[in-house]
Amino acid sequence: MSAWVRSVCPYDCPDTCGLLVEVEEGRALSVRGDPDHPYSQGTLCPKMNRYERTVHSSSRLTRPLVRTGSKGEGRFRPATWPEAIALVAGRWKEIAASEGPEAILPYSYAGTMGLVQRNAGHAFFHRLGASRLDRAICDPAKSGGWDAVMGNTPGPIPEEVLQSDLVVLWGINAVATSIHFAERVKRARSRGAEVWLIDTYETPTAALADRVFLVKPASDGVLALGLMHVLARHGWVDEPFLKAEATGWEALRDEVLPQHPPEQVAAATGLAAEVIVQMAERLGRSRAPFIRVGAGLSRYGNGGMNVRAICCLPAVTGAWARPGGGCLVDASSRFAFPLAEVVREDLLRGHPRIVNMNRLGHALSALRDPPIRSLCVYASNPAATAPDQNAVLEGLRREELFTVVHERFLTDTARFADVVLPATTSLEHPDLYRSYGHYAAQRTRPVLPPLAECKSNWELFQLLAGAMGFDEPFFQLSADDLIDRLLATPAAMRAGIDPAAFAEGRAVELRLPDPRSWMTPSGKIELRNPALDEPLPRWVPSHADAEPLPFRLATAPAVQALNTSFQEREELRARQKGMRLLMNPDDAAARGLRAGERVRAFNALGEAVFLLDPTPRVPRGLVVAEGVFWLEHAPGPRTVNALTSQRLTDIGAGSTFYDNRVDVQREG
Ligand SMILES: Nc1nc2c(c(=O)[nH]1)N[C@H]1C(S)=C(S)[C@@H](COP(=O)(O)OP(=O)(O)OC[C@H]3O[C@@H](n4cnc5c(=O)[nH]c(N)nc54)[C@H](O)[C@@H]3O)O[C@H]1N2
Ligand SMILES: Nc1nc2c(c(=O)[nH]1)N[C@H]1C(S)=C(S)[C@@H](COP(=O)(O)OP(=O)(O)OC[C@H]3O[C@@H](n4cnc5c(=O)[nH]c(N)nc54)[C@H](O)[C@@H]3O)O[C@H]1N2
Ligand SMILES: [Mo]
Repeated sequence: MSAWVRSVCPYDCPDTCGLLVEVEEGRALSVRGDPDHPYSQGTLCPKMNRYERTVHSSSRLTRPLVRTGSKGEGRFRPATWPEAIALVAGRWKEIAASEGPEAILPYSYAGTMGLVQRNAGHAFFHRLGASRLDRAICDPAKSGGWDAVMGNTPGPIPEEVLQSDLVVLWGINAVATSIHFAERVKRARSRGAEVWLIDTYETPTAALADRVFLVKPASDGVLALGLMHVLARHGWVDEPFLKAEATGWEALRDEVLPQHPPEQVAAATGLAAEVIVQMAERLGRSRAPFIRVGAGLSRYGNGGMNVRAICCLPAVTGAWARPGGGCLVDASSRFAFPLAEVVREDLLRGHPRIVNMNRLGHALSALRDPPIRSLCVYASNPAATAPDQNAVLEGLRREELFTVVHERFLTDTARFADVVLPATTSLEHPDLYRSYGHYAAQRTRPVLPPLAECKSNWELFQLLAGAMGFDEPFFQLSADDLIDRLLATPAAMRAGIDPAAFAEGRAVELRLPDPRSWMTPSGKIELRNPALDEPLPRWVPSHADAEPLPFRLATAPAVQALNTSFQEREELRARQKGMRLLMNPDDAAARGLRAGERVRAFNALGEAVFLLDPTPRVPRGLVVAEGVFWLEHAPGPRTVNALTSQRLTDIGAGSTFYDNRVDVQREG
């Protein structure tokens, strides 16, 4: 007899869906959406609909492995956990004694989003005194752009979009990356809202939109400033709202906006000047425009400013004053769970240096005093997902670098490990989840016993703490003890967390601070932020603007994968139809390139081979590579990040995955 048990999707996606898992004799038979989940309401994406295929994949790692081949070759011998832990702890003690603990670098990201498992290594590495990792690969420019204007104000609840009369999907491929938001947009449209998409190419999300505006990459900041220019010029500005709720409007209007008349914005964005005026008029006259901002436009050298300028718009139109109006960048429930209890910065030894994860290639090859001697990777696959793949692989290939990887699969990164440790999936360990796309939170218990010898992140770092002789009581806590603690904090109480519902594993909607009380130092929306080096949003060019190569390269997420997660699933890879490069048919014809043929895209950093996919959905001068593949599934020896750089964003030192130029030729 099977039973249905509640769980949560652990992946790095704003939807954080509720799951029901059908379990029998220690196996997950099937997975479906939990109809009681307030946000995902019973539906799942095609990846999670068959999550049991990931959990019971024949390629799961089942026991510790120790390298026998050369670096990256992927040849290992099996080992026991006690042997593997003794080996790792022994090497770390040696390194710490000879070169100092800063010679050890942890590298992790969001393979799992659960608050406890995701952050399980922080306290350990703080106590060790290891180099610290600035986990800036995803959203610091996006959240930094919001924070510059809105401070700690949580974003509006996503349901508000249902009350909007004009929905702007700005740099977000919602049907791929936030399907439940896309579903709400459809509902808003059927109630009469107009829907816009602003992107650089026609993504599948265009099917939701009444109007699609294709802009030049990284020009969104200029567009937002230009729209405000027109709003100001025509008096479509909500002066009473600005007076009561915002600071700095006069400075923005008088010092910045005059530089952005429609003609200038037309040249920068590629939109016609009349279109810009029409857009501004529609925004200015709508009752409650709702802007949903995605990450795409933040992944450029000027990405922080792009988001910051957009975040000013709903104050200028006064959209915030009306339900359904405003701007959703992230639903941040930082207020509910005090992560300090997990991360434990108070255990820090000394003042270790901070290494930006976007510069892993540089860190592995160029850091001195001390150089990185050991890398510990968990819940991440940087050999494929970090920018500047050639630099990363060169670092990982260093013979004297001692690399430890805790993983569910033998990923590109795990192949370079000296010690591979097998990890549980989310169905095999407990955790606590919140979301960055909605405001429900949920606790999970293990639904299955751990596969073979797999251990969770939390258990791994407990074992390592024991072997290193760390005797703080924190390292004795179980993951469940820690979750209990988090749920008993005053912050959690204020957020309305109901321990009984949590105990049953039900999703609970958090009580939000009033989203229209601005949590900034001035208590107002800060169109001018005096605390920043650049107090006003200003237009700056992106990194690749000045580069001579003919094509901009966009490296967008794939519908059938999540970064490199799900690459273990053959049926999903088959639907992705290989590692393709989308190009406008006229550009392809001009170069004599044909559909399906192998082409190399290249720039100063490297090259990668793709299968050419000519499509009119991509404008001329742009090429698009959707998805980050495992090297073993690539047509050539490298994947897309051989073409992306370690350059950082203007705000937050974030990643610039979209800020590239390449040339493209037939292979050979
Ligand atoms: N299926 C699937 N879902 C995912 C992921 C995945 O890989 N696959 N990844 C997850 C993760 S980690 C994240 S961070 C989120 C990201 O999800 P999103 O927030 O949607 O961000 P991106 O997909 O990076 O970019 C969104 C869109 O921005 C567009 N874009 C790029 N540059 C520009 C620009 O200059 N201007 C404008 N207007 N648009 C631009 C891209 O073409 C793309 O369509 O998705 C998560 N969900
Ligand atoms: N070209 C290009 N590159 C990109 C992006 C892009 O859009 N284009 N997107 C970027 C973004 S937004 C992000 S967030 C990063 C993400 O980059 P990564 O953090 O590297 O994400 P994934 O590739 O999903 O790798 C996560 C790994 O964690 C493992 N894992 C899952 N659960 C657990 C667990 O409980 N314990 C352990 N130890 N391991 C686990 C999975 O098996 C998987 O291999 O990629 C970035 N890279
Ligand atoms: Mo991300």
